Parts: sequence; structure tokens; C-alpha cells
Amino acid sequence: MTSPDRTVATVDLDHLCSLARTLGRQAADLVKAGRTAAVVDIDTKSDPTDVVTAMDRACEALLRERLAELRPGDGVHGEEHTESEGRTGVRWIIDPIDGTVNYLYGLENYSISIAVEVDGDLVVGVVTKPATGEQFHAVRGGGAFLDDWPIGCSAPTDLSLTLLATGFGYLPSRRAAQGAVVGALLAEVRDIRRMGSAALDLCNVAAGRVDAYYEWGTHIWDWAAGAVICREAGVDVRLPEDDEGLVVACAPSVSSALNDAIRSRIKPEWQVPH
Ligand code: LIP
Repeated sequence: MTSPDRTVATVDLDHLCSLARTLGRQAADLVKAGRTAAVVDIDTKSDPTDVVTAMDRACEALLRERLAELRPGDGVHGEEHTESEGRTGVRWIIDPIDGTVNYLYGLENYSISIAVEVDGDLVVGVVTKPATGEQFHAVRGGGAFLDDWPIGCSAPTDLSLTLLATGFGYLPSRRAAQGAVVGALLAEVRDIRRMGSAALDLCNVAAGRVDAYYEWGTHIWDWAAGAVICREAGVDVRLPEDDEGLVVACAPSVSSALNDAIRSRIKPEWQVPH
């Protein structure tokens, strides 16, 4: 049953979420089963450390093929293949493997991130973690869930008690700037966690497993699904206007203090696409 605010015009958001959940699980099965063969065939992108595996490409191809079959006319924007323009107002935003370096090394913190935009608004987010089988999901107006359990963010009483997740880019120049910022923040927060997947970092904020996450240098496919899940979990989410801009997702109780501490240290020229 869809409540009025969960249907945008003629689009049933619950149906799109259910489809995204099914596709997320199919992609997770492919990625998890195929790791051994996939990681021997790798290329690099912006830097020798910015890897893409054959499985990144195969996973996105699977998702695109299923969407063409089940949602003909929808747009698709993914990390590894060119944009597919749509005509329905529905756009799927896909990161086939978020946390590719973790996947390459056999570390479990990687995910499949699937978001849905309707007429430019993010309305559905699904993040699936193949290594554990966990799946986070949310529909705008419907709350956030881990598997089928409702989740909500934390409420730290002070910035000094805030567990802060972040990530770093691939280019050395950007990493140097990011290291300076996180080094300064380390003295002001409880501790830092660098886990390697923006999508899972955002889901961890939504579930109260960390209190906040920030990063710049990521792309919409890294954070779109996690942003929907965070917002439905009560998180204060601030998204960039431009690609590779600053994302901050924080428990409301410390959000002003954290945003001030971060934004006062990041130079505008650091956030431009490399
Ligand atoms: C990753 C992001 C992560 C960032 C990594 C990398 P990818 O995405 O999810 O937050 O710190 O450098 O960009 O490249 O694995 O899809």
C-alpha cells in the first residue's frame, strides 16, 4: 500500500525500491561469487591507485541489462559505463562496486549502491553489502531500514564525543589536503574511521554505527543512495551542487559544530573536479 507522499505523479516509489532491492541482491550474488576471477583483470582510471575490476564493469552491465528489460525508458547513470538518457523522468544512479580497493584486497567493506531520482529528486536508496548480506534501504517519506529493521542516527552530546568517518581521493595532491584537514579534526572529535566505501559510511551514520561522515572528491553514484537512507534516518545531510564537492552527513545534535569545523578548513579550490 503506497501512501500519497510515496508516489510521485505516476511513479510508485515502493515498487521502485522493491526492484532496487531485488537487483541489489542479484548484483551482490554476482560480485561475491566472482571475486576470485574478477580481481586478476583490473584497469586503472585517474591514478594507478584508482582501480576498476572486470567485476565493476560486469556488475554494472548486469544492472543496466535488467533495468532495460524491466524499466524501459528510464535513465541510468553509472560509474563505469556512459550515461543512458531516459524519457520517463526516472533515473537510476548506480555504483556497481563502491569500495573497489577493499574488494580488490578481499576486505569486506564494499557495497552495491543503487539510487533512484524522479524528476531530479532523490527518492529511493538501496545499499547492499555482499560480504555480510546486509541491505539498507529507504523510500522518501517511509523511514530507513537495515534488512527489515527500522534504523535511526545517534545523538552525541558534543563534537568531542563524535565518531567521524571519512575518506580520501586517489590523487596525491588531493590526499595531502585531505590529510591536513583530518589531522586537524582528529583533536576535536572522539576518533576517525576510514572504511573505504562512502555508501556504507553513510549507511553507518543512518544506523548510528558512526555519528557522522564527510568527504569531498566523491561522485553522485558514491553517495546518492546513502543520502536518501540517511535523510530517512534523521541525519542532517548536506550535499554538493557540483561533482566532487563536499558531502557532510551528521547527527543533528552536533551538525552545526561539525560543519563549522570542516568548512572552516577546506579551501574552495580543493573541491573542484580533478
Ligand atoms: C570510493 C569511495 C570512498 C573513497 C574512495 C573511493 P570507489 O569509491 O566510496 O568513499 O574514499 O577513495 O572513491 O572508487 O570504490 O567506487
